[in-house]
Amino acid sequence: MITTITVNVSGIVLIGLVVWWFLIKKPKATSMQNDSIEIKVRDGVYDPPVIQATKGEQLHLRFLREDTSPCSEVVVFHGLDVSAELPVGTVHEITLTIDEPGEYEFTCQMGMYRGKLIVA
Ligand SMILES: [Cu+2]
Repeated sequence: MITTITVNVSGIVLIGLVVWWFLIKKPKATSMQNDSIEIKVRDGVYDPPVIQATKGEQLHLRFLREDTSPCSEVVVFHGLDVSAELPVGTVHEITLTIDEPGEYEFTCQMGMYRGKLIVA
């Protein structure tokens, strides 16, 4: 009886955690320092994945690709007509200015690596 309750309670807690993790929790946005930021490409993600940027400023996105998988080779900025090939182990800087506030996704070509610029 007690075991059943314990199992049920832990099941509910687990479900709650899963819901929170995938649906509620939003990754915190990282602010740029002097309109510049280093973004690591490693372990299948962009780090940091969500970046807060200022509109109308020249932004310096310094990509450092550590993953060697071909998947991580190209980064595409959606809605901005910007893309770049990233070398492994060397910083590749992308400079862009965004005048229109909004959220701009950047991904690898297949959309597995995902990042976002929040411009305000
Ligand atoms: Cu990919």
